[in-house]
Amino acid sequence: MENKTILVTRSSMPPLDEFVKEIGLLWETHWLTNMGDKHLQLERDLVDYLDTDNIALFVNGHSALECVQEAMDLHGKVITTPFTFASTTHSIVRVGLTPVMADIREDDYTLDPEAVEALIDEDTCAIMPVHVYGNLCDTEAFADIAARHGLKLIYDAAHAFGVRKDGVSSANFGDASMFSFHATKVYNTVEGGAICFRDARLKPLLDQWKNFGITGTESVEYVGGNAKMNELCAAMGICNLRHVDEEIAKRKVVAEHYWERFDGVSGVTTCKPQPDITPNYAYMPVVFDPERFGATRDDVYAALMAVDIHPRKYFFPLVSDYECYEGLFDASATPVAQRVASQVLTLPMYADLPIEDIDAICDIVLGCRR
Ligand code: T4K
Repeated sequence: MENKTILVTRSSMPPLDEFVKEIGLLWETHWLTNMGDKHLQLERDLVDYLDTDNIALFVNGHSALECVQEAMDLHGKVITTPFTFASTTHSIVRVGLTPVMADIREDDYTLDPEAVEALIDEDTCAIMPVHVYGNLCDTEAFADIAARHGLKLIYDAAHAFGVRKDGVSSANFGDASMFSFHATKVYNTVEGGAICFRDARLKPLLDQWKNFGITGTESVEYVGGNAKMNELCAAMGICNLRHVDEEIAKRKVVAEHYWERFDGVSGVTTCKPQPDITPNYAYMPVVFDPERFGATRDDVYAALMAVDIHPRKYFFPLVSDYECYEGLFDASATPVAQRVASQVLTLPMYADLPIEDIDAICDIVLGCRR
């Protein structure tokens, strides 16, 4: 049988006619960007869906992350995790701050609060934990640490759209949370992102920063950038939001099938949701212990790639091992992150992944055992 290409994910899209209807008015108004009606409507819809008081939309999650750090006027060091996508650390560096790497926890791969606290010094201004794979960090511990040390707490919640902890939306932890609405995410606006934040006074600052620092027709008060979400992306977001609950429900079926297939297999660790969490099933990370499983992560990766199935090593290498940060970090200081990065594979995960494809993937993975 011919191999069928299966990629790590596949963008969710609304029915075409629904999107065409949503953008129809733009052909009458000719208003395509700069905080138009679709942008304003999506902000309202997301405030509602995410159960948050304050939101600002952006052209992508990365710009949102840069912008919120600038708007908070931070100076000094930001403690974060090396087990993440490039964006987290790059955002810190690109706004002139200094990232400091703390280790992650064994069970959910999120930043370890104790490791963070041990690294705080007089130059530390903020903590930036990542809700990696949609696993929520220990938000109580971080709130306590941030309060005791007078630090800003900014979550990279790129993976955590729609996730709740004891019913509390992931948008409502810390001083601010960044969501990515990239095409590869559970909820997408093609490209896009948002900051949800506690202090309403940040709203005009964020909106001005993303629009060149323009504060009025004849005044420019900040050296801002251009990071506005356009009307077509906002329209995509309005449509996708109507279907996101169904998207998450379908992902649940996919996730549960994978977990069933891997349950009890020696040397294979899946990442089931924490007990108090309403998950979004964003990724399907699987950690392979080569001693107990009898094959390495790279063996499994090669076996899948050989039949045109494309898992990804999210997140290998660690950010602290990137060429662009050579000499700046000591990756051996974060041994848990180092081990997980060398053993993890994220398997294909999207709403419409057929059960027979999941079975084919699992058969190949399990067939790697020696
Ligand atoms: N913080 C964290 C923790 C993040 O994970 C990210 C983004 C950010 C911050 C920054 O947010 P944004 O600025 O991106 O909003 C992808 C995404 O581009 C990136 O958004 C995401 N994290 C990261 C984890 O994954 P790549 O380099 O792996 O993407 P790529 O092009 O290889 O695509 C992966 C797969 O997705 C493809 O094999 C097929 C599928 N795909 C891709 C595209 C582009 C689609 O189905 N449709 C598409 O349009 O980074």
